[in-house]
Amino acid sequence: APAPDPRDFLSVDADLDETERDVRDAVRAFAARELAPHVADWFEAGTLPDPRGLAEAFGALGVLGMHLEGYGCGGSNAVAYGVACRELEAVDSGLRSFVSVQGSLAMAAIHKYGSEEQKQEWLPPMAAGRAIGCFGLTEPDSGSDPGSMRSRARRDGSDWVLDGTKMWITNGSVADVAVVWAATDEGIRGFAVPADTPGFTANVVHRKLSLRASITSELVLEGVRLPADAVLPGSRGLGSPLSCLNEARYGIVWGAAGAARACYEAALEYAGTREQFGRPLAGFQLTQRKLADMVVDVNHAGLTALRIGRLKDRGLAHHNHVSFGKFANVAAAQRVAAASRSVHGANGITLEYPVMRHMVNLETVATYEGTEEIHALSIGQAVTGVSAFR
Ligand code: TGC
Ligand code: FAD
Repeated sequence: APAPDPRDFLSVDADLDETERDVRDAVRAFAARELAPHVADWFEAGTLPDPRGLAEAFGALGVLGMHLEGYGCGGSNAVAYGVACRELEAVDSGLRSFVSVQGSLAMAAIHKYGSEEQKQEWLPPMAAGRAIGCFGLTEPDSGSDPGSMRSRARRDGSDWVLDGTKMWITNGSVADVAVVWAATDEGIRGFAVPADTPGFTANVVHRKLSLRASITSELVLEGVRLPADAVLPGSRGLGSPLSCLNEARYGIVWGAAGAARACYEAALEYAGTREQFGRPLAGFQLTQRKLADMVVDVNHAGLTALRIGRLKDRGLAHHNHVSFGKFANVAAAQRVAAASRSVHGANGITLEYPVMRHMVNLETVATYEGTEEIHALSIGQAVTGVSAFR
């Protein structure tokens, strides 16, 4: 048998089909050309300087709503979409986030629960990147427990009037449309809120130390009056936003594998060239142990992502499978990033190398889309039958 390829030790990618490999190669080439040369500057600046240009470039690449059917969307399988997320997050978690929020949250909510008119209005421009969407679920006092939200939508004649505050909303201040979740007399429902509606404002969150190449905002809704048809008619209860979260969490399962791979590859390269005590760092047993642990984590993460992707393409991915993947792969990526940073010594703390950027980004990735603890509790509930959330 051929010796393992250090860059794909268990040949995980050999199990991708031709279309999936084509997506991998196209997104990898785009990321190397358009994203990787700039991402450290964006991270240092703490923003994305041209979010509209980026959206259009992602649209042209075909990754926005890539796995959704119709309305100008790509209609790919789940594995191809996952591979795209992996290649983007190998550059930066904030860039995968941009694609996740647009395609897996805002577009997925409209695709799943929107009216035909809402789909026609929003999905084609969002797939092309001509319109940007955001997804407002979290509030200042309601994060892991979104059922406790305070945002309210009340009827006034046939109109809806929304009041509330959403917090930590990716792309909130650059969005054309916000999918906002609010409590109504009929339970939690989603609303498509055009950003130019009077009473809607968005404020950028500053001074983040993580996910800096991403725009994060607070949304304030004060007496936002919307016509009757602004509600997503199919949305009912907390299960509606949670089902969108499953889509984005699935992308993170793959994305985290990409961040892990990037940190491992950086460590391998650095250890092979940096010399101390007369030989490359790679020649020290302690470094080899770090690299061996990294290879195991990277390949476990890749296998987990592919397995959950194949289950998803067969209609067999339960949301607890996705929790398993998010829990396992983000933790694996965090271990790899920390070990890689140590291999890089002092250089590892700079933006000249990608590792500390990944390491601090992964603090966000472990927090959003359900914290590590929330996914541990989901897995715990799945295996014991006992809920320990409250
Ligand atoms: P609970 O009573 O357990 O559930 C309510 C109903 O929802 C169902 N359900 C799910 N359905 C689909 N997918 C899931 N993952 C589901 N989890 C639960 C459940 O079966 C039930 O249905 P029914 O018919 O019986 O009513 O609800 P709970 O209030 O106890 O909460 C459960 C919990 C804690 C797991 C959930 O609320 C949770 O996941 N909390 C974490 C919140 C979270 O992840 N927020 C993310 C905000 S968006 C974001 O972070 C975007 S960042 C993206 C980026 O930039 O990449
Ligand atoms: P809390 O829920 O207050 O949790 C604090 C700590 O307590 C955590 O360790 C948590 O695990 C723990 N904890 C909570 N409940 C339990 C329990 N039952 N048992 C044990 N431990 C528990 N949200 C959106 O809606 N849209 C977005 O686009 C979005 N983008 C984001 C971008 C960034 C950069 C960040 C940082 C967050 C984003 N979020 C977004 C919000 C994110 O989903 C929340 O931060 C996350 O759900 C956790 O909520 P919280 O921060 O309020 O923490």
